[in-house]
Amino acid sequence: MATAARKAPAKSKSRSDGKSAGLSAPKPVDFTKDEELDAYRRMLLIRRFEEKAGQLYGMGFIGGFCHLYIGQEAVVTGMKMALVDGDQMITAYRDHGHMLAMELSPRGVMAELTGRRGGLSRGKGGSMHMFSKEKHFYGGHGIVGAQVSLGTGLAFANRYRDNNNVTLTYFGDGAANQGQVYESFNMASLWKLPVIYIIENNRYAMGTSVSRSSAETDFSHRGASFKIPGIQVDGMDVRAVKAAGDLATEWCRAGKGPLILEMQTYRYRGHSMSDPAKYRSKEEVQKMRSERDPIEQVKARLLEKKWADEDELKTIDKEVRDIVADAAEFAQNDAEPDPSELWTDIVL
Ligand SMILES: Cc1ncc(C[n+]2csc(CCOP(=O)(O)OP(=O)(O)O)c2C)c(N)n1
Ligand SMILES: [Mg+2]
Repeated sequence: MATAARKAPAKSKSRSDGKSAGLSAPKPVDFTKDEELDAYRRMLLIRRFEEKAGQLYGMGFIGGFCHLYIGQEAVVTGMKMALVDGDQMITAYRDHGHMLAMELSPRGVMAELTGRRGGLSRGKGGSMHMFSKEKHFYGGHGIVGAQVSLGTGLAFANRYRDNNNVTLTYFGDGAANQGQVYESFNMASLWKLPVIYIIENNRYAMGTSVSRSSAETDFSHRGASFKIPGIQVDGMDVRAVKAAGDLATEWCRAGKGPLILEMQTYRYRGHSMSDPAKYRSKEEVQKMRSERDPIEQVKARLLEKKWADEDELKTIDKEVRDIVADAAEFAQNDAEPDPSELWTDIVL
């Protein structure tokens, strides 16, 4: 191939402030003491739960796929803080954090990971397939990008019922290159559906970096052809996420249609449980952990403002660890599904 043809074109000027629709990324609002403590507890629950899931996997209690959310906790936590009752959430397979954020029971999630009858899908779904209509959580999907169309359908139902609820539809930077995402964008914009497309840009799709796989690496622009505005958000700062969540939910509830939030985040662990980790350096991961960690950011603010001291934070950690230990205990000792369950919950 001729060298000229391989030459990278000049980068287009960034429009990450969503100006095309008169939208700007909101400034992170200061949290009250209660909000900081709430965010701290919620994020810590996800972190400790995932650490335990990783341990149980190593011990052989969990089999198959298992994608941990460690590092990305601020995204679901900040968004959940912007929701009202009845708002819905749907995501891909990296879903444990989303379920805990939507307050599904830690026992139910962990027992599903170990394939026990007390699991949320009675031990038959595993890590990627859990749902709770009661908590407005619609999965848990293993086909990359498929949940984007389903989330758009949920938003269509809300619009049809005129119930003022919004649907958070999460997907990854890799999923953002799937075709059905754009078919969904078109319909969502055409029909002004109340859906927030949250692209969790954790910089990698399995072992492929965004710059290797994406022609447009500013994901907030991905809706431009469909007149869907987008905003880039610091997904490591739970306050920035909450501010963007407030803006986006208000936007949808005002009948203005869909919105894209690109959450700039990072996963610390491998893609799934076996990951050669050759696509990034240990230093890159370490730098994120030590400089941008979402939980440490909240902890530092709590200590600085003297809203909590080290002992109080340790007490919260102990309470969270107890919840996770209880879930793990249950998940290891609960019975496996009865063989007759092979014939239930299926369409023959
Ligand atoms: C349609 C489809 N193609 C390929 C895969 C295999 N696959 C599983 S996860 C994944 C990467 C997706 O990355 P991203 O959307 O960035 O999400 P992340 O894992 O980073 O959360 C791929 C290609 C799949 N499950 N479904
Ligand atoms: Mg990714």
